[in-house]
Amino acid sequence: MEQILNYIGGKLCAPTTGSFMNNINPATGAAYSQVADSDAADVAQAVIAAKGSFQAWSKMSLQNRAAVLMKIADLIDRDSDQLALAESIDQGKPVKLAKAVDIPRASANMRFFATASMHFASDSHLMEGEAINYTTRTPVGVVGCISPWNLPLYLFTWKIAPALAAGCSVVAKPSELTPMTAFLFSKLCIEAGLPDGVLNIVHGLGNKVGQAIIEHPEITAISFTGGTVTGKTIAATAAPMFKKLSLELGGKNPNIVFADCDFEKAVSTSIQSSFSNQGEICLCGSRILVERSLYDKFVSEFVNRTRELLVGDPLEEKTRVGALVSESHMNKVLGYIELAKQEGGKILCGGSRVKIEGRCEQGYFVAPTVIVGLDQNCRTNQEEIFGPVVTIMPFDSEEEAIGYANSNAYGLSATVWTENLTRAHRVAHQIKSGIIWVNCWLLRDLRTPFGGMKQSGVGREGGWEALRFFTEAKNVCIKL
Ligand code: TXE
Repeated sequence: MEQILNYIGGKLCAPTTGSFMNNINPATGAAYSQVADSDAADVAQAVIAAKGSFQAWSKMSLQNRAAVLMKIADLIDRDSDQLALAESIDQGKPVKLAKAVDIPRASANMRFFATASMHFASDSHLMEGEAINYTTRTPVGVVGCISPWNLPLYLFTWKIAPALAAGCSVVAKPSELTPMTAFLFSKLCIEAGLPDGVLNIVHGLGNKVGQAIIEHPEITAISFTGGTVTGKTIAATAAPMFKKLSLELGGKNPNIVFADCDFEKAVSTSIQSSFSNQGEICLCGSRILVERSLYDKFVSEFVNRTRELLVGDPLEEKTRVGALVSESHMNKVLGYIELAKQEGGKILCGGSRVKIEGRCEQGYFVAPTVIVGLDQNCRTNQEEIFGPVVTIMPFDSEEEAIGYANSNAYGLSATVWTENLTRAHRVAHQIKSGIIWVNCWLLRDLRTPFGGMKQSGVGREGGWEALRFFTEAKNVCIKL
């Protein structure tokens, strides 16, 4: 079976203990490769390599750094089918989605931050007749990037691209559930000529390798995407060490549909925002709020289209809903469906595990599920399920919709459907979320700040925010 090795000091290597873990294909339930089961000793080696490369990398010209990152992007494009297949096998998503979204976005991340770093403006402030201030930004040093399993290469590059472009050297840990594309990526880095030690990838468990990265005294900043519970653990460790922290956490995002919406667009996009990637995207709109006068029509059409979604083998082009990432995650999602029933919810479609004939018979599949009849304060509407499960609720006024939208601990994103422009602005400004989409979903401009409010995260990623995060500012004031 193929072994997924660490990438440390420019070399692919086994963990110091020599131990490996099974890497499971969630569509079949079977191990298809082995991933390094690394520990703190491997992280220590990675930090030494990262420190050793930092001076040369941070002193390299912006153009030369960008050229290496652009070369990696070219290699991602060259191998996009292989990477998409690996992403689909590792995470369970339809290969069609990996080809259309995950891999192109990974390449775009590398290109965006490579070029953005060359156009990064620095500030100066004139104190008339007194002094001139100028602000310089220098890379913070060795940073830790920890990424999740739902969009493996997409979110891995989303973190390491700005760090590398800013001149930092990196110790990265992809999720142990979906390590394959990061492993393939490390081979592309070697081929592209990324200097040894600039990027180090240490595979393994979160509470072992991840925790060792957070705790390492010579790692100055941490960029994390994952669950809110893990985010709390990381913050508790990193804060007393005065590390810079960027936490991109969970969401329970409202999708607000007013009666004056473009109905066809609202329904078709809501199917996407509910069930893409099996609902395993932190930006999915898992709470659909519909104005009462449109409620029955919307629910009927939405359920009909949900039933049409094909749950199947992720490698088949016609599949729209693949496997959930692991058996334990599938059981977590099924547990929430049972909870919804106990809380008085009515399951209009889906609601159970799906058995797929053939090679995927043991896979982790859940039918896209629509639940109505719940109130806003129940656990089903308060907690992140992170699966193909949405609730739909009616509202009678704009104020009520906004109240529902803001009524849980998360504040990552929201979607608003209305053809009334004034209302769109008014509602968007009152929703406590970091990202608001009006009459669209998941339309991403990489220049914009990305991140959540409340328990959806701390800090912002994306655009200049990400480059700033990986640098530290110094202000020089010179008397005129
Ligand atoms: O994420 P974890 P999980 C949500 C979603 C999901 C829940 C848990 O609701 O059900 O989080 O998912 C590493 N120190 N999201 O358990 O545990 C871990 O190895 C350092 C939303 O898969 O947060 C992995 O690489 N690192 C989110 C990464 O953290 C640690 C996407 C994420 O794992 C660690 C994913 C520790 N103590 C899940 N413990 C989003 N916002 O997109 C774990 N890790």
